Amino acid sequence: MSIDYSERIPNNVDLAEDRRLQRALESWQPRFLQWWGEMGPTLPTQDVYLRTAVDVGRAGWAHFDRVRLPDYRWGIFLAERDPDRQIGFGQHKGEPAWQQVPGEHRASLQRLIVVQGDTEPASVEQQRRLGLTAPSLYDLRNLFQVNVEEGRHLWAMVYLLHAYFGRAGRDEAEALLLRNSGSADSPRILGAFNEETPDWLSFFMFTYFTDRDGKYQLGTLKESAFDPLSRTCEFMLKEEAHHMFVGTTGVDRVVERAAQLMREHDTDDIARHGGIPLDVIQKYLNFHYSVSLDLFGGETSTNVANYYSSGLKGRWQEDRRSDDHVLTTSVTAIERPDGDRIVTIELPALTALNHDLRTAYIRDCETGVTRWNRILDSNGITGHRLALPHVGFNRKVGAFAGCHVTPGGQIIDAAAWAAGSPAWLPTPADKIHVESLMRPVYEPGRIAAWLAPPRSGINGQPLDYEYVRF
Ligand code: BYC
Repeated sequence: MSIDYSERIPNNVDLAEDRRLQRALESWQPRFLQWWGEMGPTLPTQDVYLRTAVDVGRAGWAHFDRVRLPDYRWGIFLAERDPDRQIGFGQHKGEPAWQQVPGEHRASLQRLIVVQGDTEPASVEQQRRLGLTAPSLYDLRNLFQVNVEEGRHLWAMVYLLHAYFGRAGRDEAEALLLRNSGSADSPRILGAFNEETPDWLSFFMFTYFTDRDGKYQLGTLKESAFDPLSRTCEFMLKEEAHHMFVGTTGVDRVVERAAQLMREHDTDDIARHGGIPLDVIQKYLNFHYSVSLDLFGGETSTNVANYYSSGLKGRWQEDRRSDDHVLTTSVTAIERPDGDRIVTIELPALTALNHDLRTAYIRDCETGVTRWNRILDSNGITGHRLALPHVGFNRKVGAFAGCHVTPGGQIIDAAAWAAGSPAWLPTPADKIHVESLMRPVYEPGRIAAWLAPPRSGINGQPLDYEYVRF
């Protein structure tokens, strides 16, 4: 289903047929562009080699070209509609998917869409200064690709708010541009989106761990009984894959360079040779993984049980599960602190669905760690291993909030935490070192010395292609 780019707002939802909606979105558009100008990338550029969606079908959905960033065609693209789609879980299992919002689920659906929508511009805000210190034009282009697509994901949620939630939805769409990442007065809704992304190691960790939460949350919303939300998320997931590629391969390259320097200089202390030591990489990993785990909410949540039973939010790969898809009688084992021990208890599966999703997410995160350790191996570094910290480490949300857990999974008191945390989380000195390496490299084909070059260019272009022009 191709996208109509002749319209002021590119779309594949026949916007021209709905004049009221079209006018409403056209009045939101200048505010979005103003927000992009004020809160989007700070680095001035002439044009960037970007991917733009041209179709939502399986084959050939994207087109690459040089684009002036403010001229990027943000728009509304939903995956194709399956007229026979049925609800796959919960009390309404087997009924036709909803094309409108049922009155009784209005508030919950709106809340889910607002929370999802809020993260998209938040990440653009977090990353706005990174262009000033990109390690290569290739990386700079990837940053902008991620940014414009997060901007489009905001459009995706704003479309739903405008099209299906009336006045209240329009107000929420407006508010999505008024909250800001890290703002003292009106911060973004979820914790991780108020953290800084001040350097490129943080960016790679963010796109690996936090964008991956996006993948899993979008995967559950793709199951939603509310068909327009499902179709929107399905298409967003297509774009999301590249964001995680940026994270995975970004960390790959930092680890590879660290290993090369360790071998070359026969030392772990590669900071003075212009690399990022493995223990610092591990600390950044610990931080980004733990704040991303917080994004899954509490292990037990009546919110999520209600979302599931009423058909608003499903499970990851719902159709591949072999249970009854209603879950009123199943149980799940979860870990939680009990005094100074961590115990496993059983809970009704329905209230433990955040835990279920988080479990799939953790499994996926492990693949990155395995991959990075393989890079160490292949560079002859055998005494060092990267690892995911324990699920209770550094948590602010859920069962482990308020207690101190080491990366190895031991509960400790506040004094031991204070003594240990410089070895577990980035210290001011670590951040200063990482920051000291952040110097822009804008010559085509050149790459900063703190990370290895990428394996190949974008869309078959050579590595020395001028991905960004100034
Ligand atoms: N920070 O019952 P609970 C992405 C709130 S990322 C602050 O456990 P629930 C992206 C919670 O809202 C994916 N507050 O939570 C990535 C609730 O408040 P209310 C974003 C938090 O409802 C990179 C209260 O605490 N999408 O796309 O079961 C770049 C009780 O919590 C946090 C979604 O998240 C937190 N971390 O689950 C760009 C999907 N966690 O309602 C984009 C939509 C919880 O009592 N959201 N709280 O006032 C949801 O499905 C759910 O809202 C959550 C929370 C999974 C987030």
